[in-house]
Amino acid sequence: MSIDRRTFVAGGLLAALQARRLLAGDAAAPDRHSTGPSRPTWHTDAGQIPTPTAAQLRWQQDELAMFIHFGVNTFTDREWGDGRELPAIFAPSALDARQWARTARAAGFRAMVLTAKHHDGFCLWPTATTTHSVASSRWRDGRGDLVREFVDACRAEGLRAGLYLSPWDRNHPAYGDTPAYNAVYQAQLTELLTRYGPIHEVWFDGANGEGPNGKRQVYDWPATWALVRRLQPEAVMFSDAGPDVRWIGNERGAAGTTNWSTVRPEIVPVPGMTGDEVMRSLQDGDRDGTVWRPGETDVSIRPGWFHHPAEDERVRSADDLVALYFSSVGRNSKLLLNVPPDRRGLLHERDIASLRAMRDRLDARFAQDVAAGSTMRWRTTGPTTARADLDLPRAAMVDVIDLREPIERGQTVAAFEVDGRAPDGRWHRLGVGTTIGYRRLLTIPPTRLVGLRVSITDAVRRPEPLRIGCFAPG
Ligand code: FUL
Repeated sequence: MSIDRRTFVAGGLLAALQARRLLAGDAAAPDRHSTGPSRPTWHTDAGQIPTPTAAQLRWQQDELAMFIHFGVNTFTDREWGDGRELPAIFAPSALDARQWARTARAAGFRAMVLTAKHHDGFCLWPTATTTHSVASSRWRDGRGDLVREFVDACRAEGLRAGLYLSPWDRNHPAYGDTPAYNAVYQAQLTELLTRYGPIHEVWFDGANGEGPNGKRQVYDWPATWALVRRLQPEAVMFSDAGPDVRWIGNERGAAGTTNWSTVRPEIVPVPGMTGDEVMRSLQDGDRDGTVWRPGETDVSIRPGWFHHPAEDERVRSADDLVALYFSSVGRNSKLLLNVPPDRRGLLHERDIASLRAMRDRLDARFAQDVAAGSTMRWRTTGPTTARADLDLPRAAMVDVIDLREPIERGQTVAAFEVDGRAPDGRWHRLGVGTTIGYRRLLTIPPTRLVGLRVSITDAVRRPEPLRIGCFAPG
């Protein structure tokens, strides 16, 4: 069921033209210094490295967000609708967005992102831009507004709300008439970003499956990004090209073991680009990046993004979800886990059971920090090297090491080694790695330790003291 979002690159040449416009500093390009309150570094000056905005920092600290794919595909059993679906098929029998939000909160998620419009063009809110929306369905007698219910549910459960609005639209008659459709898209975004209060993430998909004879639409990314920045200055924008958070480069749930939150924006200037260097930069970021653009790892709890009854037996297990946490959050990324509601408009019992068990396992996993209470000795050993030594309060079994950089001051570590001291005084190499960033989780064979040493052997500048945790087998 899963479809490679790279099956088609929308107007490569035109995208390149847009990119040039952006790089040349087109007037419509968002200026991060002028739009948000106290926006920090955008470019690196001598001695400075990029740092996150307050919004980017919050986004990362949330660690877990739930993706909600819901729409006409839920009722046709498809992954990509073709835009010819009748609005009448959208008929959830027991939709309850509070159930989604309660489930998310109980499982430790701090945000949710809803597909307000997927590629089929069906809008989950009553929009003035098309009749292809919930207003033409029988749901809530045509008076429903799912974006409203979603946002209200997020607020009620203390979650941040995010919205996905597919640029690719297989229904709208203006699609392919570039200026006309760009105006429609901007009008849709304006509705979404002015009617529902604070929106914390705006998600721009890079997929476009138009065939060689399909409609050619040139998206106006600079204008789109500028509009979001103006209407919701505190929102982070996701796309391959950010500008605030970037796609991690795959839908398998794996961030790079090397993962810089900095990128060179000229490598991926617009969404939907392909090529080895593009994929490498999305996955690993760039050590010499001039812009802070951390990676978001989006992956589904099921094989498909939308709910398919035939996949009810193929929901990821709790162990699998914990592994996803380690390969995303544990590699300086954020996990956007998709949990699609079914035709009732409810999350399925099996998904809920896996999420609950995942939460129990993560809580047990991180229940006991055996390094708590120890004092760390931090020593700078060279211009870009440093060492942290700590003695554990008492000998303990350890199987997870948790390293964190103070990323509000940027990301610096490029290589590290971890050694542990056994009760007999001998040192053992426990692991080596490259980047750390917000959080790097290292799994090691269970080892009895009395002390730990983390050596930073390479960094982009003088490293800052790390935070170090050691966890006992859960
Ligand atoms: C892709 C889309 O084509 C999928 O349907 C899904 O929405 C995924 C998150 O992004 O590009």
